[in-house]
Amino acid sequence: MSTPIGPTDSSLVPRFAGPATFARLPRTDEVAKTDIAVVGIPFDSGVSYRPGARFGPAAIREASRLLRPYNPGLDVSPFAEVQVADGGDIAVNPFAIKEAIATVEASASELLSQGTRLVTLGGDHTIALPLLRAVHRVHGPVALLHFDAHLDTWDTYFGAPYTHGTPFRRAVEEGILDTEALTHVGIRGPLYGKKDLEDDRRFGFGIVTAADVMRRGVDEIADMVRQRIGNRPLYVSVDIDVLDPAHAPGTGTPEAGGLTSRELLELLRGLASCNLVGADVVEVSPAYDHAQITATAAAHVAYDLVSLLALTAKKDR
Ligand SMILES: [Mn+2]
Repeated sequence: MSTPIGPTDSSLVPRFAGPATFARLPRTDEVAKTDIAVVGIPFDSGVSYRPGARFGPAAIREASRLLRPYNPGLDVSPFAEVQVADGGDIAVNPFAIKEAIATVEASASELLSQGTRLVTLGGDHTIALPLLRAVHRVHGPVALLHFDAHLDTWDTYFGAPYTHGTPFRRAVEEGILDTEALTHVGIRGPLYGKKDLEDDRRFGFGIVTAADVMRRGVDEIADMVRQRIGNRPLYVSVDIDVLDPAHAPGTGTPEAGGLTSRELLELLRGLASCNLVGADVVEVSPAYDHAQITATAAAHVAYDLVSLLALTAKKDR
């Protein structure tokens, strides 16, 4: 394999100059073959409260200018060891949710069929469903580790089945998840009723609340999650509202009492031995952000997800 083309050298071109691709990486059309693509999906027509996540990909890319090539938390230089590139945005119809979902599924499937692994920047959480469909086509039913304040296993809003609060219920119904290995982390806040939890348990989900992370600590939770996942193909979906509003104010449905960005990053690093096959970071809504707090957190989360995928890609080689 040829040497990967890395980010623009910040000793030659300052970080604040030039267009913002993710981590100042080359675009996919500038490299021969992409092992890992960071792709944006600027779609927020599935939100139930504050909109604006359509601007998430651009904000995360802008905040990612400061990322550096070596990840000491995972002892990997992802951009040097495999070819990582920015795949641009999947352009989806903002006026037709079903069509948007079909576009995401088709675009993601095409990239996966070329052997490219995906870290997707949302966009609202609706996009997780077509991304999981695409991953299922390659890997069969996958384990899901879902970081979120919310369950996202509700049935409908205003009769609408495809929204940012329903992707994982649809995914279970479609049989594309491995129901032996489904975990939410960071759940908190009021629900519509106790039935929300009963339904969620019936679908096979285990719940690690935000309070569990605080009481039991990151290492114990990571151990528990790893045991549940085993060596199954794993998809990680990170709703940035898993973080406390102090760490991620720029999001559509904030809930008090969340994780710190330090806890989230350390939980992700606990997945180094897992067989990660895809990931997303969703629900960054920059209009509600201050001082790039949320976009910076999301950029670092995406960087650790790229690093984890780089570890998987190296093992597969
Ligand atoms: Mn969500």
